[in-house]
Amino acid sequence: MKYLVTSALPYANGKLHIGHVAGAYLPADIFVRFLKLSHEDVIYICGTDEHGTPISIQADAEGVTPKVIVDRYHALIKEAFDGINIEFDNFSGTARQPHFQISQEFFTNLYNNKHIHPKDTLQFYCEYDKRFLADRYVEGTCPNCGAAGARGDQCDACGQIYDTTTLKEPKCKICGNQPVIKSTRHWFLHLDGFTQQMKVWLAEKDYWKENVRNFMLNLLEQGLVERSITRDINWGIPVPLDEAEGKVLYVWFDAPIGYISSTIEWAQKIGQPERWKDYWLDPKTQLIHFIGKDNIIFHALIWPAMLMGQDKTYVLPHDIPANEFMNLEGQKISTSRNWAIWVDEFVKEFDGDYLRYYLACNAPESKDSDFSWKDFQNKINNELNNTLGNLAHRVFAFSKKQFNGEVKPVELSENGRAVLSEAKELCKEMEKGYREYQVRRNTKISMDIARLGNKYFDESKPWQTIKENRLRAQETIYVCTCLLRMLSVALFPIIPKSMRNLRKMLGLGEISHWYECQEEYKDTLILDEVIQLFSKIDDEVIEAQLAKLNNAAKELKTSADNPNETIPFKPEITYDDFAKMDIRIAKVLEAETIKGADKLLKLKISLGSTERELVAGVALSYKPEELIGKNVLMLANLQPRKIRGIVSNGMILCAQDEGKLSIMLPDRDSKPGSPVS
Ligand code: B3M
Ligand code: ZN
Repeated sequence: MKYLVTSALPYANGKLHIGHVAGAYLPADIFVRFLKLSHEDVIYICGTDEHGTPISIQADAEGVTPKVIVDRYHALIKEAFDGINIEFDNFSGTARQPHFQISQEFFTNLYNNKHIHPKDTLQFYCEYDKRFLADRYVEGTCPNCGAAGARGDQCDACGQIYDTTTLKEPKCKICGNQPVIKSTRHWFLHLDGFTQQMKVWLAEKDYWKENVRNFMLNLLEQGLVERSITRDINWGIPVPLDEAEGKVLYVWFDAPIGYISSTIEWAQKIGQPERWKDYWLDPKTQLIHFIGKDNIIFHALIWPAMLMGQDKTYVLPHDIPANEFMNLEGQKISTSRNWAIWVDEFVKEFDGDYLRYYLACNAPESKDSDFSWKDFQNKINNELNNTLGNLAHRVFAFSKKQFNGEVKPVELSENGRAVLSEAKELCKEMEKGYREYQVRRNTKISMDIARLGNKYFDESKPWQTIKENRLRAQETIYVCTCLLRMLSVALFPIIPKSMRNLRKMLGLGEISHWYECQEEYKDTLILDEVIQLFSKIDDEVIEAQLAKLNNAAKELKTSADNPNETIPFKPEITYDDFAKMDIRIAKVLEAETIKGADKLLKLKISLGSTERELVAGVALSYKPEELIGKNVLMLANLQPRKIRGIVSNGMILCAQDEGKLSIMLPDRDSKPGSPVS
């Protein structure tokens, strides 16, 4: 069997949070790790989703190109994945050239096969900005639930998708003006043409998760409709038709094609450029898409239709394990309210395996689940530390002390045999769990194995038997070591880093096969140095996390009336970065306008020991005479710049409030040249 596993492509305009990980990435990574241990032919493919209006809107807000945003978040997201050992075979991005080609090919094929047709539609148009306002470029009141802040395509409050022009009190997201309605041509994918093929395909998907299957059956019953797959924006993949000049493919049209283009990139990287076809064009491949529940329609309906309408015979999704959502402390995770735990911040304070373990214990497999810091602490302390860590600790301590760290296989007593065969059965259960994406259950079973070991250790009392019957004590240690070795395999997909450490301690190398967890070892093991596998999390640490979460959300709330809230904060810097700036009090000695530059003033300032000349862009907010004699704040070590032929030697600091400038003044009289920090 061949497997091609994918996780939803994260949008390249935000960081990764625990909800993403729990829904689409960790379950896939665990599944793939299990398959790899079982020596199955599998590749795990992902990348960032780099188109769509949220990205170009953010770029506009920061005054940079969308590419800058995309590159920044691609790197941040990849780093976060690395931090928790989510290991893709390839992690690409949809703004890369090969992706353009194949996306256009997809469109052209569907078009030539008469699945795509144009239609004139009504869209919001901003006369001020001279542009159509696709999707998130317009905001208003939801026609369904009346919530404010509803987007052009969907309301975040009620989830309803609607016809853009029904949005009430629409406002242009760029300038705030009310847009007009204008006609524009768009291209539509006619899904109804695939109804029959869809039904046949779905008929054999009785093994799908209920949520996905029911969703699809429902849609089919309602009747498939047409979906617009083009947009009037300039960030995206050009529609490959002469008459569609200036239009791009809708982000959800090109995004899933990213699974293919990322596989192509993978094939090129391994030096076998044709290899991608072995997966995508071979009906024996099981194509499995891990996603969150909000992406079902795209993966179970639109994407398969896009594949069906190609000239090449692509493999269709075999399974689409869609997960429910993970909440945080009883509330919906919300990036805009800053109610989230960010992966990059998490791994600065905790082991990445802790997150993997807890999210696996708490996977939102069949219903929404909740991340609670207290529960997290509880699981890490009681299960990883007190159960698994404890078993390892006592076995190691005892065998190092009594047997010099040498663990030899022995003839098993009935009891020892019973313990091992029970553990093997449990490992078999775990195998089934991994194949069926039941990671939640698997964490429970793994702890049952560790508990079995602890109980057996207690009951065998090796600290007593060692005095009368060394062989019995040796058996206890052998059986427990076997259990640890089994666990190092059975739990590897969930907590790979810790299990690698455990194997190192056991003097074992890489896992040779999943079946290692269903057998006892036959040779002597020489135990290596003890590595602290896990450590307990103190109450204060958890309280600090809770406080941090609440504060971050509160800070955001108090700034809710402030229009500046949409200006994103810059990335964190160190104190050293800050200390590089030499900010001083400067006294304005002279100020004059510059001919032909209505925004600029030329200033002469004193820094106490020296005088300097500089150009400041404050002429629209201040008259020269308003400045003369004032003490202002100035960045004194900024590289000199020539502006309008004048060398500007420094920069004075101003607050910017929606374009209005306000010069920063010291609160008390301070001598020119005084440092500011
Ligand atoms: N970029 C992720 C999301 O909806 C979206 C997935 C694309 S998968 C092809 O959060
Ligand atoms: Zn506008």
